[in-house]
Amino acid sequence: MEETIAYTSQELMELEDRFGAYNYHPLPVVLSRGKGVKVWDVEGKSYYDFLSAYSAVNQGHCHPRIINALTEQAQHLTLTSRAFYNDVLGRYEKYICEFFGYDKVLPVNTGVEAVETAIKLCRKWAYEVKGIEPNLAKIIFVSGNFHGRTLGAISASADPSSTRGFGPFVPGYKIIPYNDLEALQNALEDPNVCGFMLEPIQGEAGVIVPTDRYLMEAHKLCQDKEVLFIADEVQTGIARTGKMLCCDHVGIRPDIVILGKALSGGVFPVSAVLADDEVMLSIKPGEHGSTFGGNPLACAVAMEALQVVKDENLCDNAAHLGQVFRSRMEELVNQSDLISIVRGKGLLNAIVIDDSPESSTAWNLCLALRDNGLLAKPTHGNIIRFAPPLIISEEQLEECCEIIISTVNKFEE
Ligand code: IF1
Repeated sequence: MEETIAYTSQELMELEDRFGAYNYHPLPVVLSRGKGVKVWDVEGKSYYDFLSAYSAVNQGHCHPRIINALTEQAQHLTLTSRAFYNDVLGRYEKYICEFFGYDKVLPVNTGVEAVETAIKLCRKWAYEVKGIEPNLAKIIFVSGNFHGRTLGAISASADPSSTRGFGPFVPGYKIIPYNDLEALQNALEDPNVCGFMLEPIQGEAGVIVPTDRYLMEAHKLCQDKEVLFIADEVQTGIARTGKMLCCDHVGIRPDIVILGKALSGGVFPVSAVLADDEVMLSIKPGEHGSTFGGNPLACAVAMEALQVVKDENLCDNAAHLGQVFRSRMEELVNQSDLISIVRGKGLLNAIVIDDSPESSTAWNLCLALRDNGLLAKPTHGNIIRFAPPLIISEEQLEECCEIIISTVNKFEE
């Protein structure tokens, strides 16, 4: 075991460059500690984290209650596999089903694994309940989606950076424009359609917020056609948009809910698929699973992570401070030639830089924000997503707005 020697940020970046795959292009900052809304780099400089690990640390970095749940459980039992029962899984299943109001949960580990599970559940339900002919089931997705990096997920993508060089793709998918009810109505005319999967707000696409009417009408169209409405709430769920689920804003109850990321508060890979018996029981014993799915450690962490969201009123905090944030950014839009739009819901927001997506303006602005003590990263070229942990205080948010505004103003000089 190598003794812990003190590396500099530069040395650590060089290690990743030499030994790590080049599947990411991180902002040049090397983090070594996180607590609440802040992270610290190797040299001890602190930053407000305005990415929250893509909305996985909604409860804040290293939340003491969640860390305690992890270390407590880790002393007893971490993994049994599903070959045997354990004394945590059933309690967790009851907890999360009652928390979100569904009959059953299928526990897995990463967001994309939950997406794949939802696709398999939808197809199984199509053949065994809806009565579609074998191998003819179709699922509708929307352009601009991001559901993860597996072949099952990228087969739904229209984004070349997700698909180029990875074909051939999974058949039985149909992609229609987002926020377009007529396109959905036409696609639902195909009797072999069994599901419609979408993010209630598109995160990776740049925090694209559809109209309330779109989600409500889309849900109704699916109900009328006996098509499962599948909400990918991996990024929008768990209080991020100011409600426990983003779909709660418009009062719709998806047939299948996909959760991940903040389900563990960023402490452990935990994801879940929620559905009622008619859908969930279409998968029989031995037809789906995973080594770590529903492991005691994940279950203990997830129960505490969800309870923290409730106990600390993170939905209300996200809803209130999201309005504060957007109104402060609107001031910036009005005074700046650089920022053209601010949009979002709760504490999932983004600003659009008035420059081409190919320009490095957003990247350079994020470097300047980093130098001023705030971490964010562009998505799709000229859009910067701002998503702090939901525990942020109004005072801290105001301070961060000042950092963003002063950085943009200086950037424009
Ligand atoms: C990366 C993006 C965000 C997701 C939604 C499923 C998944 C994700 C709505 C899959 C994951 C992550 C993946 C990560 C970066 C991040 C991301 F930029 F890639 F698109 F958040 F917007 N559904 N999103 O957002 O969950 O398997 O990753 O646990 O791949 O770079 P996962």
